[in-house]
Amino acid sequence: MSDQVNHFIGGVPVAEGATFATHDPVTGRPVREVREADRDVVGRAVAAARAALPGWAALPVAERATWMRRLAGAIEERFEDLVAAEIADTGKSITQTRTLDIPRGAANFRSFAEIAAQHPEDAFHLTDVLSYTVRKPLGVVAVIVPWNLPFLLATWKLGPALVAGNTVVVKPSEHTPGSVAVLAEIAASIGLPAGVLNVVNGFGGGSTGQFLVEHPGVDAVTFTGESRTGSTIMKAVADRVKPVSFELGGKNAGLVFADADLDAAVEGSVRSVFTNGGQVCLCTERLYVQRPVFEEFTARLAGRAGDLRFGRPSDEDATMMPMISAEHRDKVLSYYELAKHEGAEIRAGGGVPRFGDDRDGGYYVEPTVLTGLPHDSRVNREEIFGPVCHIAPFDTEAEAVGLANDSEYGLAATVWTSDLSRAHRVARSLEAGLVWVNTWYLRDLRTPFGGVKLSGIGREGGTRSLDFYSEPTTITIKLEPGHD
Ligand code: NAD
Ligand code: 6OD
Repeated sequence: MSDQVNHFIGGVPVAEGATFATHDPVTGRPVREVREADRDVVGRAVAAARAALPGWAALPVAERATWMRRLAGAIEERFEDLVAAEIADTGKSITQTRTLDIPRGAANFRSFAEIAAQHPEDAFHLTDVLSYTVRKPLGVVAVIVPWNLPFLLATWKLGPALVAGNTVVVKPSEHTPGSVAVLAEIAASIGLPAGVLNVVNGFGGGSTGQFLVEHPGVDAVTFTGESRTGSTIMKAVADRVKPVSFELGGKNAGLVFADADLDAAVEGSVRSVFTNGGQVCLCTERLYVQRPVFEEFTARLAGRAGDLRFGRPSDEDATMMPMISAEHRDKVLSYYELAKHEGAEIRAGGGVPRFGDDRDGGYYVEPTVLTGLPHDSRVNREEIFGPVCHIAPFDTEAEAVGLANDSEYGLAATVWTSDLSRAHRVARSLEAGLVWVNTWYLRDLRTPFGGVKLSGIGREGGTRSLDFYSEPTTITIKLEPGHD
């Protein structure tokens, strides 16, 4: 794709609106010039989606599923272009981009093709009465996604929304428009009917995102991002009572019991704390470790943090990526300073790496391990979204569960133990939408995905996605004529 990112409306690129620049997180240099959609451009995208809706919704689900499989196949054909676009915007490692981000884009379309094609309707037969449901799309769906896993998260919503018969207007993050722009090219290249998938670029509040959710022609909003933004969007759509699906922030806990396989717990926590520079909503920011293994676990995790390799995206062995933006780097660093102010012991990191090359203009921070903070410190309560965790000791299982649950958030948790009964007991006691035991971020796309408390509203994944992206109509028929 070119360095100029346009909107994609009614099947064609639209180069309208003021431009803004995105920056390479590795060096801080400008990467792309992106068009910002104003109310008029957003309105045209919604109108294009509305015009395409009757034809798309009328297709048999099997035909829409075939389109989803075509999209998946075309993603695989444009694999390297998508990898390049994602890396240019995010600075993430080529290894992660090749093994997770882009393959999941194809898997998202393929999985929801299969799930929708096999999804039965309800039918209830009561003596001489038959009740059954038919599912109808919601209409035009606004898809608003963040910058941390741009392609994975956009396609995670597009697959089920489209296969359920909706038409969509997607707004990628202002930091990462590249891979969705390639997806628009792919949609055009396979001849996806014009207007079924539209893309508008721009910022959030006071810009494209706000114009999109407020638009009266948008029937539903599916959003992934910060909890505060979710709350703003909810207020914006309240008067029209639009359905919303929200996947929001987290302050995820990891519980390490003394009976755990410590090697697995350390390596698993390296992944769960530092993957994608800690910029995954599922990353662990609070670790609670049973006292007999607390010192050993902490020393080993701190040692592994120090081993992580800052690299350029093209470096296949790089394990530490930059933050997405100067603003986000400054936010993460402000928490490193706050931790010191709140009395933390810095067991690893805590600063900014220096390279002596052009990466010094980029947005890197050191992977950081903290101990010694009070449970109610801000660092232990607020989402940081960087490569950092705080580790605290606990004595009893009940105490560990209490500490983990004492949070406004409830997205994900990890439990490390070799005691099967404990694993079940603790997992079901945790106030989180997702609990992993002796692993982290292992996904089956058929399972419900989402959070409780400030971490979200509703569940997507498997048939739960189809439940959100469609409305059932219940039809009840009296089979034998006569009195009711
Ligand atoms: P963000 O909320 O700032 O932005 C997300 C998207 O919303 C962007 O496209 C942005 O332009 C848009 N936006 C912002 N304000 C808006 C408004 N008023 N109206 C409409 N759109 C608006 O989030 P971010 O900084 O891009 O992403 C990081 C956050 O996302 C973290 O809090 C992280 O935990 C969360 N997240 C959650 C999940 C999950 O599955 N629960 C997944 C990924 C990220
Ligand atoms: O794996 C997924 O389906 C998913 N929605 C992941 C979200 C990750 C958050 O950053």
